[in-house]
Amino acid sequence: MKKTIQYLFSLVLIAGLVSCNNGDNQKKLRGQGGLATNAAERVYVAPGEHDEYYGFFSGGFSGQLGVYGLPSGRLLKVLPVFSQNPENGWGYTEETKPMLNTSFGFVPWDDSHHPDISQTDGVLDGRWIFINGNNTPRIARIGLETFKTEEIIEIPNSAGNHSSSFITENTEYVVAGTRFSIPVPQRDMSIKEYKGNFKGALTFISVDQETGRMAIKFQLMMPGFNYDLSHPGRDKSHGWFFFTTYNTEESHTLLEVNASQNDKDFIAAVNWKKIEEYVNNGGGKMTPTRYAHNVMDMDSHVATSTIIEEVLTVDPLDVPGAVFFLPTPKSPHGCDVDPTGEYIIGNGKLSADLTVHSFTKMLDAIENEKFDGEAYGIPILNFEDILAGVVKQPGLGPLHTEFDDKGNAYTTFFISSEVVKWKVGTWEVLDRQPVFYSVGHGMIPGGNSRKPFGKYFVAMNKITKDRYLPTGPELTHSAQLFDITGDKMELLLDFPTIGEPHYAAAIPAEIIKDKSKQFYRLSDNKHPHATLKSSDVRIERNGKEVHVYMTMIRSHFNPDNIEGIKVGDKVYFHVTNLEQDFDVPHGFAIIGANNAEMLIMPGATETLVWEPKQVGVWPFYCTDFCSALHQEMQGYVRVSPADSNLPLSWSVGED
Ligand code: K7E
Ligand code: CUA
Repeated sequence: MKKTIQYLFSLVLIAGLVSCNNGDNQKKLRGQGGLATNAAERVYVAPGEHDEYYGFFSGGFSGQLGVYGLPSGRLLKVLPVFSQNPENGWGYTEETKPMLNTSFGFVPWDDSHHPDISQTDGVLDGRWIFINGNNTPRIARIGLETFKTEEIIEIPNSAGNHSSSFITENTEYVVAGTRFSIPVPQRDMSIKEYKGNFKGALTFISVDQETGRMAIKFQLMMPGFNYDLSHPGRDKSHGWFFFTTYNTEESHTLLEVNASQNDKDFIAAVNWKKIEEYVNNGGGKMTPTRYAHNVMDMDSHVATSTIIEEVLTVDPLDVPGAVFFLPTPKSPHGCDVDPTGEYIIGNGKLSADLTVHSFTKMLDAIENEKFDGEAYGIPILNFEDILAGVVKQPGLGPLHTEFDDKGNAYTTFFISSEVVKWKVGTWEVLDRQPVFYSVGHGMIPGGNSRKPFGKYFVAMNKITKDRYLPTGPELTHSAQLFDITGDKMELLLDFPTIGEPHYAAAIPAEIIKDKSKQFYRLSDNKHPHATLKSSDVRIERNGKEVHVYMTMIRSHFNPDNIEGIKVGDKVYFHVTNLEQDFDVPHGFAIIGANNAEMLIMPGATETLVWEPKQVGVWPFYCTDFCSALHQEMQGYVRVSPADSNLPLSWSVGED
C-alpha cells in the first residue's frame, strides 16, 4: 500500500514536472520582460501620444492590410484592399465595386501576403504601399496620404501570386511571381503532362513616378517550377531581382514528397535592366490574354475597371545573359537580400544550414561563364563558386531573414519557433530567442531597403495557443515585438493581429503622418452624381431606376422624407457629405439593404443601391455617431405598390 502511494506520488510529480516545464519557462520569460527590463515602459505610448512607427501587417486570408502603431501594437485601421469591408462599404458601394473586378468577374476576397513600401534611392519614401493578392493574382497600390486602395492590377498567366509584391529601389517596378506554374495559355490538357509544358510567369509591373499608375511592362516566361519568394537587388545589385524556386522536380502530385527530391533547388537571378532594354528596343511578343486593371479616380472617388487583352511576354532564352540559376539547398522559401546588396540569402526550409550567395562572385562566375549545366537552356552557376558563406545549424525550418542597420541578420525558424540573430559576413550566430509560436516572417522597419531602422524586430506567429484568453477553437494570430538595440534581442510585447499576418512593412511615422489627408475639398469633388449645394438636391426616375441626389451635414439628411418609390424599383442613393472638417464622416444605412452601410468622408460622394421589396414606410439613418444630435440624423422612404401612381416627392423640414 505504502509503495503504491509512493509510486503514484512520484508519477504525479513527474507528470507535474513535464507539464509545467513549458509554463515555468514562460513565466520566467514574462517576469524577465516585465520586471528586469521595464518592457512595459518601452512599449507604453501614453494617452494622446503617438507611436513612433506605422506598421502595415498583411491580413493574410482576410485579404486586407492592418495598420498598427509600433511599439504599442495598437490597431489603428483595417485598410480594405482585396476583400469587401462592411465597416466602410468597400466593395459594396457602386464607386468601389469595380476595384474588385477581375477576368473572373467580381472577386470580393483574396489572400494578401507581402506589403512593400515605395522607395527612392533604396530608402523608404512613404508615397505608396503595395500588396499582393495571392489567390486571384493581383497587385494593389495604396496611397499613403489617404490610406486608400487606389489601384488594383490583375496578373495574367499567373496562379498563386506569391513571390510578390516587392519593389525595386526607386520603385521602378513592383514584381509579381507565380507560385504555381500553369499552362500558358490556359487550355484543356492532362495534368500528367505538367513537366516541361507548364510555365512560370515572373511579371514586372512599371510604376509611374508621378501618379503611381501601374502597367505590366513584361512577363518573363520561366520553366514550370514554383516561384516562392523574391527580393530586389539593391545598391550594387540594383538592376537584378532574385526569386526562390521549389519543385524544380516539376511534380504535379503529392509535392510534400515529390518536390523534396532534389538536393538543391534554385534561386533565379534576373537581370531586369537587361530585359527592360531588350523590351524597350522592341523585344518580346505581344500575347493574347485577359486581365483587369482597376483604378480609383481620386477626384471623383469613382473606380473604373478596364479589361486588357494582351501582355508582352519574354522568353528568357531570347535575352542571353539575363537569367541564371543559383543552386540553393532544399526547397528555399524566403529570398532575402542584405542592405548592401551583396548577399542573397536562401532560406532552405528543409535544410539545416542557411546558404548565402555572393553577388560579386555571381557576376564573376557569369563573366567567366563558369556554368554547371543548364535547365531548359538557362545556365546554372556552380554552387561553390558563388557561395559567400553558410550559417551553420542555426535552427530548424528557416523561413525568412530580415536585416538591421548594424550588419546583423535575423532569421525566423518555423519548426524550432525562434528568431536567430547572426552576423552578416562572419556567419556566426549571435543570439537566439524563442517565439510563441511557429513564426513566419519577421519584420524590421525598412528591413527590405538600403536603410533599415534597427530598433525593433516583429515576429509574426502562426499559432497563439495559450498567449491570450481562449476564444473557442478559432484564435487570433499574433505578433511579438523585440527590442534589438542591444546585443541580445529582448521580447517586449505580444499583440494580436487581424487575419494571418505573413509579411509586414513599417516606416517611421514622421515620414508620412504630416502628409495625411484630413478631408476632401468639396470644390475638388468631380463625382458625376455629387450634390454640392442644397438647390441641387433632387430625385430622378428613369423607368424602374431611381436616383436620389442627397446631402448630409450635422445633423440631417437632405431630403429626409421621400415618397413615390415603388416595390421593384432600384434606388441609387448618391450621398454627398458636405462637411469640410477633419474626422466628421457620416454613414448611411437603410432597412433591408442587402449590401452594407456606407461611410462617407467629408467632401466625398458615395452610392448605395437599395431594392425595396415591401410596401411601407422605411427608415434610414446615419451610422456614425457624428454629433450630440446623431440619433436625430434619420429619414423615411415611403414605398408604394409596384402599380402605384404616386408621384416622386421629397422634402426636408416640411410639415
Ligand atoms: Cu512565408 Cu506567404 Cu511570405 Cu507566409 S509567406 S510566412
Ligand atoms: Cu451623421 Cu451620425
